[in-house]
Amino acid sequence: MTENEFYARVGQLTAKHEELIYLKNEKSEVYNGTYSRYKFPILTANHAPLEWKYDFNYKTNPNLLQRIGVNATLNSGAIYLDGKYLLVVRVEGWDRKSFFAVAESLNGIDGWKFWKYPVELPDTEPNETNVYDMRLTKHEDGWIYGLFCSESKDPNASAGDLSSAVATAGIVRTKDLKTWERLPDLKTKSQQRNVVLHPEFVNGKYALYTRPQDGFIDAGSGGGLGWALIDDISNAVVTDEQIIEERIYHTIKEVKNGQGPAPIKTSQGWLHLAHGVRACAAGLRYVLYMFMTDLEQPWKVIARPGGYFMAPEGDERVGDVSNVLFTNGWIRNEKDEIFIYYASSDTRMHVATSTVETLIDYCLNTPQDGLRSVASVQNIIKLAESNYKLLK
Ligand code: BGC
Ligand code: BMA
Repeated sequence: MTENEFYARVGQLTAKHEELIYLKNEKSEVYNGTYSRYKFPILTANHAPLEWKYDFNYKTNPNLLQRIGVNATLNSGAIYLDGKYLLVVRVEGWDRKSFFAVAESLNGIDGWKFWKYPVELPDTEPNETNVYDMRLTKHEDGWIYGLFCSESKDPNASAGDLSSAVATAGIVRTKDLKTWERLPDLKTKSQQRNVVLHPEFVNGKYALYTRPQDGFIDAGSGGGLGWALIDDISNAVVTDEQIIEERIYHTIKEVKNGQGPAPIKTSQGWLHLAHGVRACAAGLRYVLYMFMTDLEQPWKVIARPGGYFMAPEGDERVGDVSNVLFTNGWIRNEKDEIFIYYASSDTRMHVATSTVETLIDYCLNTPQDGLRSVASVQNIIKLAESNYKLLK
């Protein structure tokens, strides 16, 4: 490539990248009353800065090859800070390593732009191989905490088994998403993924939503989503863990479930967004579901709308790990609008919007799962009957 061609190509790449970033998003027309999806993904692998991927020096890269690759942008933590919508995105490279990078938008919908550099987590855990799925919590102690999955090779794996892994919860804190302090990993009896810090002290202690599991993948005897109080966040130890939102046979959360982002406080209780997993011939199917807990006793579930809240649709169904919706971030702004940030098929990020009022209505007035077909039919008959009466 001549130097002129080189710079012409750099110009083309930059123009295409800007076009993608400043693409206006629009609401999808599909209506269910509860939330609106947006048509285009908000962050994809192609949103990553070109500076992370190309060497733009003609002397060292005269053929303008891409040197480093981004494979996916997924499971992102979210926070509303100084009027900006911020995501701590799980970015996965061509090398399968995930890391965190902050992306910001002024309206929460489009114009998402990564900050110049990915997050440099303090490297305190020598065996840690991969990090992902950060939940951000603005805690009443004044810090913003990030709890994430820290994954290492299983030290007890037999020779030749290069897949077995162990998962623990890593803990960092920050004030600005720029400087991060790493605290010791959470100590618990079992492996943990999907650990989330509750935003307030409960009985003077830090409170965690946990997800005890027998193995790296298997929830096994870990009955569901747990709750634990922690004396000291800078030496976090789970001594007692109680299951507050259990897995149930033949439901959308039969195989696994886990808290999504930190819950949102409302006058009528805490709104929770979670994921539920079931097994099928195509593998694991991940959907999102909601529940509400008591304002004073956030470990007590007060509403369990039945079934899923969101499931993969259209293009969302296909990706690196197909048939998966996953969320670990949402934002409530000063107008009580809610922005749900979710990833599809471990590949790209999307947004859906709703309001606090609507989600409370959804939680309190959606019929519960009666756990049997006959009960589901009864729910439909009750609703249809009252509708047909209206028409008379
Ligand atoms: C992957 C995660 C996945 C987990 C369990 C990890 O190695 O990075 O995306 O959730 O395995 O399947
Ligand atoms: C997990 C999660 C996510 C991922 C999902 C589907 O267990 O922790 O990282 O999105 O599996 O692969």
